[in-house]
Amino acid sequence: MVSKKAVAIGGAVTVGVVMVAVVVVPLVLLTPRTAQFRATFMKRCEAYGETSHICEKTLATFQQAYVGKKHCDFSEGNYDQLFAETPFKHPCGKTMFWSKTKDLVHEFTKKRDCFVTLEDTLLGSVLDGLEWCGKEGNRETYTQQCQKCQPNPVSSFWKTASTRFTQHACDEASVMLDGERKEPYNSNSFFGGVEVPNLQPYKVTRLAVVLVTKESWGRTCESLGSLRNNLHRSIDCTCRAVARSHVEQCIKDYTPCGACW
Ligand code: N1C
Repeated sequence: MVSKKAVAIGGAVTVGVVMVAVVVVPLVLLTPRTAQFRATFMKRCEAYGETSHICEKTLATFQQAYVGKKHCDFSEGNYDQLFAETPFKHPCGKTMFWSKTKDLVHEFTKKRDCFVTLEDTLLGSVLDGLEWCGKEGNRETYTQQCQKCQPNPVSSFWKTASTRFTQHACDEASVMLDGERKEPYNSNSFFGGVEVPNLQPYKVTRLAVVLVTKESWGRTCESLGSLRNNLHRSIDCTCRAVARSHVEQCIKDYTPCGACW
């Protein structure tokens, strides 16, 4: 016969097991996500050419910005320490911006060292295409549904990165825009809203626009709308309309930068 006490203990054990399952299952599910993010960060950082020691240190500072914090109302200032510890090292006169031409511009810059995009820098190359956020009360990195509210850790990162990348620029900066769009220059994009206003007058002398069109007789530089008005008057603006097929041919032929447009 089973005593009442044994039934009570059995019940307590069952409740205990259920509670452990409830508590442990999310941890088991979450931890690999954090580990996966960490592995991707380290792999990309080391592929960039940094030592594992530098990568560990950069990852730790990066995580301090969002781990344990709620992902809504996220402050851009949270990344100040990260950018202070990871200054841009590329030549300031090789800055290349882009808007809605991400794949083409990177195909072009990856084989050449005459232009540098944000994704060609350490933090940009490590975090490009990733999603991350934290949660109050734990040390996890979440990699889904982080961008439901503004500003969030991802949008704040790109805003801070774009601002600082722009402030680093000097002499002639370039931008590749999509000439097939109604507004190749959109003042609400990162390029229009964050980069153009942060170009440093007198440090940057010219913005060279490369307007990528479907065919060489496509739209011309007149479609740039308010870009010229939004630039500081000391910054000159030039524009070349270039057919996409021509840029693709330059990529294939390893044409030196200066010879493509
Ligand atoms: O809004 P956009 O383009 O005009 O922003 C592009 C502009 C570039 O010149 C970059 O320097 O802003 C910088 N930038 C990135 O480097 C970047 N990498 C990845 C801005 N955003 C970046 N992303 C992601 O793409 C980010 O999540 C953001 O929302 C998009 C912006 O792409 P877009 O609209 O084509």
